[in-house]
Amino acid sequence: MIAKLILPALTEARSPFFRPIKYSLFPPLGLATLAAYLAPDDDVVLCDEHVETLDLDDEPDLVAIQVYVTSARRSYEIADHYRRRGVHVALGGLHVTSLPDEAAAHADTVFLGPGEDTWPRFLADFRAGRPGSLYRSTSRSLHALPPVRRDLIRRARYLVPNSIVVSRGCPHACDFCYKDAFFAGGRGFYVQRVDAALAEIERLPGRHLYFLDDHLFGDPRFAASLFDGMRGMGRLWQAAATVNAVLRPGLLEKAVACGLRSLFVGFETLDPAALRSHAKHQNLDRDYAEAVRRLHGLGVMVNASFVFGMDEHDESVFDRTVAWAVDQGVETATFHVLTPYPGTALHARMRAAGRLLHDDWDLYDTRHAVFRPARMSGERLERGYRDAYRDFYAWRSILRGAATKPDLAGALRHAAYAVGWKKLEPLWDVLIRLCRVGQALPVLERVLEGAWPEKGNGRRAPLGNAPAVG
Ligand code: B12
Repeated sequence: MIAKLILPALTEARSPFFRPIKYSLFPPLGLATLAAYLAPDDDVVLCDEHVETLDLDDEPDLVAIQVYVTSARRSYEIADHYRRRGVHVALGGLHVTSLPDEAAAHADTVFLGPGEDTWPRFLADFRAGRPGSLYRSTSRSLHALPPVRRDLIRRARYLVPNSIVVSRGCPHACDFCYKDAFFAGGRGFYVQRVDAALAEIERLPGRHLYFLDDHLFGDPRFAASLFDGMRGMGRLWQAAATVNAVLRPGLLEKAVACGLRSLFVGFETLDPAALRSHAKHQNLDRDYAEAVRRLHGLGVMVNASFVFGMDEHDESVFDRTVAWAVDQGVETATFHVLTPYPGTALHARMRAAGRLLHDDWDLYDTRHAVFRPARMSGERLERGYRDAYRDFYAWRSILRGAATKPDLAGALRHAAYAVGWKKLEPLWDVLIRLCRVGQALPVLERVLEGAWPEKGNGRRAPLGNAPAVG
């Protein structure tokens, strides 16, 4: 059988705001996971349209497409093309799960929820000549996961080829998150076996890892065993976790001891009332500043995530949020316009109130206001969002943020990370065009490590009080 697995380009890839580096970060891990269920003698093609041109002139036996909200339009275009050629088209992923009827108009088979139980069932049915039209995931486990087909990934095309997930979902239920819609009808948070996760890590070459788990610290017992097992592996890694997990004593120290050097933290908003409205209870009454101090004290850089446009936000939210993040010495920030993804509680609420402006999924990209905000216009919200990025990454802010660091090494690391991420766009573009973005990985590792060659002797100065890796 010839099976083609496609991650279509996000529509944004064609917009003037397109930042190619963002799409050359991570390989299509979900599809490489699904590829592992194919037979050894199947011919598998894995295509990520963000980093390569999609050949549409072929006729595989099966095409499987991963559909995100912002790539839905392109996904349907590709699906329609292959169906016209008589190829069996399977659509799955987050957007299909939220809107199966919409997707079914472009597919022979649609999949709801994660694919680990449904995809192998479908493959057996397909080989037997009786594929179903809809498969719904109900039994959720990562215990018998075959090794991800990383051999299909073109590593040199990605800055972070070693992305990995060892859990699915999250123990929390914020009303704007995809989680409850995607995991409906089964468990919404589950983890791999620790030994299997460690074996997957061992298989990854090099030093750097990026855990894409929604909340790597979500199951503290699992996380503690994982971090204990990773000690001594000499890894440098990045991940995402919540404010309360950061504040909990013990676990963060274990993470740092095995190589955590940068953490994505969902602060979302500085307004407690807004946290309450969006069921982000785990952030309530948490000392955000203390969370940042704790991370910095252990040598971990912070990528702080914020959402604008909640009903409690007026026009002051942009400046207040940026000033706070700069004052805390946060290294990188990710801002979002609040976006009601279909299938979420937030979407249902907005729709019931008649506040949704349209369902042009291309614009559900967290850059556009797709609903009527309560205390400002949609245009003001979009402008404030853009200004926040401009102001946070202005040279004066980077220097002010760097100046909060207690020593020169820390200040240099702060500046290098922020500048590399937002100011070196032309350099990234050249590397991407030459298909050499992977060659920048040692520089990223050096910055994460927080170590700089000492003048003359080539030795490295250790960063502040961060424990040595391993
Ligand atoms: C890595 C990532 C990215 C990467 C690249 C994605 C990639 N290469 O796959 C980048 C940085 C580019 C990215 C960008 C964006 N992302 Co993103 N991203 C993620 C993240 C953190 C991990 C994805 C991942 O690898 N998961 C692990 C794998 C194993 O799971 P999976 O991909 O879901 O695949 C499984 C199932 O979905 C299913 N499946 C998937 N496809 C198919 C197909 C078939 C046929 C079958 C059977 C099954 C199936 O089976 C797989 C195995 O279980 C997710 C969060 C998450 N936990 O998913 C957000 C997430 C997917 N992103 C999201 C969003 C909103 C975005 C942005 C739109 C917004 C933003 N501001 O960043 C942008 C896009 C920008 C734009 N303007 O269009 C949302 C999607 C919401 C939605 N309803 O689509 C998520 C869920 C984050 C969130 N919590 O809101 N993202």
